[in-house]
Amino acid sequence: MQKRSWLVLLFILGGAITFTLARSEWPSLGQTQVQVEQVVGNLVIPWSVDFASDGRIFVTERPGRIRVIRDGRLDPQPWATVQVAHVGEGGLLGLVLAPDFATSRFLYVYYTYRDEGRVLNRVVRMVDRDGRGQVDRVIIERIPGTAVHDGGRLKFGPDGKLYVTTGDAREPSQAQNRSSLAGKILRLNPDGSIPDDNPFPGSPIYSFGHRNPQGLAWHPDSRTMYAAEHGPSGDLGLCCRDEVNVIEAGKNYGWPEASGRGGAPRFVDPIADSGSNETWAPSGILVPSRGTWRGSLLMTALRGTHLRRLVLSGPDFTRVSSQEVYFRGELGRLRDVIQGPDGTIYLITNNTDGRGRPGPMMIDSCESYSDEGSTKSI
Ligand SMILES: [Ca+2]
Repeated sequence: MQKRSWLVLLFILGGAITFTLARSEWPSLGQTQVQVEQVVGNLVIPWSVDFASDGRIFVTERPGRIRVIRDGRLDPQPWATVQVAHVGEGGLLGLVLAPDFATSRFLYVYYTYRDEGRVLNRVVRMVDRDGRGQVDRVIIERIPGTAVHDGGRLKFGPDGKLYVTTGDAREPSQAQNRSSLAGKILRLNPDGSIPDDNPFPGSPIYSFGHRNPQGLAWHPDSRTMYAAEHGPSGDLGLCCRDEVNVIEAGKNYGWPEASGRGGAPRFVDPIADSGSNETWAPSGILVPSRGTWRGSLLMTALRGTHLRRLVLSGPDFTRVSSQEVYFRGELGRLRDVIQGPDGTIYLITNNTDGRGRPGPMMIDSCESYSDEGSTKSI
């Protein structure tokens, strides 16, 4: 029996644009048929999305708004407005709900701000009160920032810790400096304190030597941790070499002394990279815990304008045995991928982020698919 999946598109610009493909136009991904629908319109540079058990979908807009989609409609009023420094690639970036959001009402965001002329990044915890967000406390701040390479992904690991990706803020050497928060993956307790079992005592640093990681995911079976990062785009005279890495505590991922594979033995090589000629510009990643692609690593590509599937194998799923590419050039720049509570997979696109050229089918959107039940329209 053919498995059925579906996609739901959240259009970001274009006001009253509506878009639903007729059944005869549904595309296929291998054996999976995909339904495509619009969800809502009028979002601006959506960056990350997460789901509450009460049915609300939270979306960050990079200029500084947190929006809520409820019952298929975008609340006209933002859940919260955050004063951010919307400079270049900076602004309101990652968002994640606390695993116990249903009772704690806590939500975390990562954003760029200015302090005495410096561009920096911080993570704050917000609380949901009467359907609106208020800042509860600062979790970590003074993460180096610039107009580019700001990292910004937030995820809770299966260990209940908050993981944060940070970029090198265009000072590559800082990625190797373990007294700097730049070019790292950080690990924190939900209240912002430093876990006792972090690899460097008293430090939030979990891994280092990263250029600009923006994807975080864990395998549902082995709990293997993965991160995707943007490789060099001219810095240090290098090109491309986007990476997907298996992340282990305390390890050095090489930047800027090594990029891609084949660095010194003290650096961990990626399990996949884009090579020296191709740029993916990977942003969000996901290892679905349900559905057709359960256990594969899905990666959204901005410049590469595709969804990439890495089929994982080997001990603890630490090898890539094959790769598949979907939607190349069809949906434009893809920013994030996440699985909803019913197994539906959502993709955010970003053609209006200053780098893309929106076309009729390439307007900023968030799409989703699932293969676990009857068709539904969100
Ligand atoms: Ca590396």
